[in-house]
Amino acid sequence: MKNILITGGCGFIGSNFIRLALQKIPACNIINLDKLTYAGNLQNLADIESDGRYKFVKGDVCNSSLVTKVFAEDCIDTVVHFAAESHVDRSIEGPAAFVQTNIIGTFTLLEAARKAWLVNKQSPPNQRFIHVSTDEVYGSLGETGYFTETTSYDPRSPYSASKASSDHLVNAYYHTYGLPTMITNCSNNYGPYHFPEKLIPLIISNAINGRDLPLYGDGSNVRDWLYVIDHCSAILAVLEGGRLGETYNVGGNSEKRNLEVVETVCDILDTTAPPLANGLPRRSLIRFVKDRPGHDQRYAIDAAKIRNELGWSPSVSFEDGIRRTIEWYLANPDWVQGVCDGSYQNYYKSMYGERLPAQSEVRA
Ligand code: NAD
Ligand code: TDX
Repeated sequence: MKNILITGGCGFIGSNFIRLALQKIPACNIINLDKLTYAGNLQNLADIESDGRYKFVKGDVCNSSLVTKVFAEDCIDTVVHFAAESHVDRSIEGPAAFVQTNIIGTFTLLEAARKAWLVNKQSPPNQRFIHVSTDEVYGSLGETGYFTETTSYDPRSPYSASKASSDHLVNAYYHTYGLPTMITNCSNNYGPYHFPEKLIPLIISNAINGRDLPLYGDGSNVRDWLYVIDHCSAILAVLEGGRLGETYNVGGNSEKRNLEVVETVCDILDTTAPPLANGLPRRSLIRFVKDRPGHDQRYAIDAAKIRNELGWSPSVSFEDGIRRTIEWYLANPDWVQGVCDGSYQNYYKSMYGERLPAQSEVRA
């Protein structure tokens, strides 16, 4: 039986990962430690919350005594660390929370794992600490080239600098203490439960509702898009077969300019959603707006290492994944509405009332 601590499991990728892990690893207990920031939504896991193998703990990864207690009480042998402040624009507006959660939070978890596994030896063997990171640590590419695991770090935003810093700490704990760590550096994800501040869910939600579609600069920036379930299966592959101390790049082999992504979403919605009130095609909603400061031009991942070593490759093409994603947003208007008007945060209160649960209360 694996006792897996997932941090940030109420967010976009974490919630998709928990659902997949419960399917793929029958003999596991999952402890989801999440602070429920604006990005954490308990409704993302409404369908699995009564699974006897799942437990939710509301708390901050920076809270050392809480994290230490979770390791001891739940005999944690595996960590998959998603919790982070994840939005580049927010990191430009206010970097402090990024330094706190992404750097101090990762440090706090590493320390707790080191003490539990290497000092107190309180968990069974075969421990694993997977740190979920981003391709943005490598900086920005020109027209050609790909990020590999040996590309030098060159972060440009407060977000990517904080993630780079956390990656360095993880590697330091492997080399210095022998903590059994691995890192995944993944490209841009998209799919169900994606918070509509990021490009794809924002554009889908606005285009459904006939609102403007903001494109930064001239829309020529390139991202390498990966369907979220493929990212989750890559993390499972690393958990099962990855080599300790290694980094694995994960990408979709699916580079698109932002303008192309937005036009694709518009065209699909024109044929699958009710028409706009003025009868115009949705491309008419596109607005070129002020560029993001320090906007990285292009990201592209070379995923040969994870493909050759672990046999992982993406299973969902962008064309298929974007259709599935749009279908999901059209089928879940209440989720989108709740996130947009803030009422999703009441779900927590409706489950617990005004009483905050004890920090390690069993939910299942
Ligand atoms: P998200 O913003 O959707 O979710 C983050 C989750 O972490 C939320 O549930 C939030 O409540 C929780 N959280 C934040 N601060 C916390 C704290 N101090 N303590 C406990 N919980 C806290 O993020 P996401 O898009 O799901 O990204 C998850 C991870 O994957 C991040 O580490 C991110 O850097 C990485 N990543 C994301 C992408 C992407 O395209 N979204 C790509 C590569 C890597
Ligand atoms: O309104 C917008 N208009 C726009 O043109 C938004 C929100 C974004 N953009 C552009 C900026 C980027 O070039 O679209 C591209 C994608 O932007 P985001 O969705 O904000 O993603 P990005 O900045 O690339 O970072 C994402 O991928 C890597 C995640 O947010 C990170 O957490 C992840 O590490």
